[in-house]
Amino acid sequence: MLNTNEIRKDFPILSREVNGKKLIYLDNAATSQKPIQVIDAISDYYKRYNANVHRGIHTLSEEATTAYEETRELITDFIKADDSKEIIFTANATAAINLVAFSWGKANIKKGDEIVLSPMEHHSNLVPWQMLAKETGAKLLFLELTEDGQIDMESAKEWIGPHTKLVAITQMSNVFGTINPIAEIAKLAHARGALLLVDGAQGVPHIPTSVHELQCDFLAFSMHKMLGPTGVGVLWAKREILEAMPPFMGGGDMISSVKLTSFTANELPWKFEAGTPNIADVIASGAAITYLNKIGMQAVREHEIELSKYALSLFAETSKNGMGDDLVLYGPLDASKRGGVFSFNLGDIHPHDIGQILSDQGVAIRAGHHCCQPLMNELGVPGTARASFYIYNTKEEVDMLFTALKEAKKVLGHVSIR
Ligand code: 7TS
Repeated sequence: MLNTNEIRKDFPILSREVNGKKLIYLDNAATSQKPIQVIDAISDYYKRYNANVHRGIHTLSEEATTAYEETRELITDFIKADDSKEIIFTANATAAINLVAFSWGKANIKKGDEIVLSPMEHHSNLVPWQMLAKETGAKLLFLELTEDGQIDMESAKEWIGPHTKLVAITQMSNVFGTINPIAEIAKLAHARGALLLVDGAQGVPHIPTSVHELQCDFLAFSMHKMLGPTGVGVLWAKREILEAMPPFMGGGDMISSVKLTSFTANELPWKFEAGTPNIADVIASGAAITYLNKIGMQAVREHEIELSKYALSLFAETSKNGMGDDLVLYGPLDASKRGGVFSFNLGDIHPHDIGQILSDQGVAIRAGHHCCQPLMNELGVPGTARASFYIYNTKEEVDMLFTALKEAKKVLGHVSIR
């Protein structure tokens, strides 16, 4: 496992107390905490070389531009892309997916075309396609799920068909933790001449990711879930696809020349980066990538497999010894098929109440529908409680989660805990 003692020293927030208790932060699927290296990168930019990028010829602007573009290079290598011109900075994963929906989608999707999704998609990888379908007359189709929250690949073979133009699937579910077989889905999509968009918001921060191994055409993710600041997302796409896509937003930076009634678009990647970008946070995102590279993504994945195995064993033990059928865990039970995202319910206790009692114990989890309302409807629940892990979490913290859960059950539940 990772040396969490050393890693935790880099995260100032982890030493604070909450409600008189030590903070146990298990809400990493919503956003991760930030190491001092990232926090310092932001203040360093504002203290030493705050300037706009790509415009001024003065020294500060040159320094800011160099640092901003360095992050693009780091991200290129991080996802094993071939060319930094394929990396577009957006505000978040949501904005990256919307860029594809409204630039590529409007240019390529027509009435009668089919877009294939799964019921485990975050609203960010669902609503933009609903909007596009409404505008174009395209149809949305949904893959089926197995009992333990995996994609039923038989349904994928059936639903990805001659009218499919796009398949848009999450790399890892933010509810079940399921890691989806993206390369297999890519083969099915490409055999039909369709493109594949991967929502990497949960996957890229936790799994070593190569766009070549995924065999995808678009990959979207957010830096704030991987130690970086909020306000920076990434869209990667194959160069020839980006070249053919029309600009999405118009304005400064995205043009090479403008006349009163027309413009010529800038070259990639700036063609899709209209206006002054989030310079400080893009630069600090580079510090986040450097931090993850130092640990190594394979080591991150192995750490989370260990924590997940441990959590799975505690879920099983807790069900046997006291909570019985009341403790329901969603998603795969095999740690190799999932990441460290655990959604559960405890009898008919509302997930918000579980979240509140846990918060009183210093344990931060998320409760609710997790922006997956259609999935909650399929599960027949209003929401779930959800604990999610990252590089600084320890087995002791997983123990604390279960101690706090037993407390929640005692306070709110209808069955006794041994
Ligand atoms: N896709 C997935 C799979 C996600 O989990 C999220 C955020 C997004 C897209 C959107 O990311 P954003 O950075 O653009 O907002 N998921 C969560 C979550 O599970 N709890 O809070 C945010």
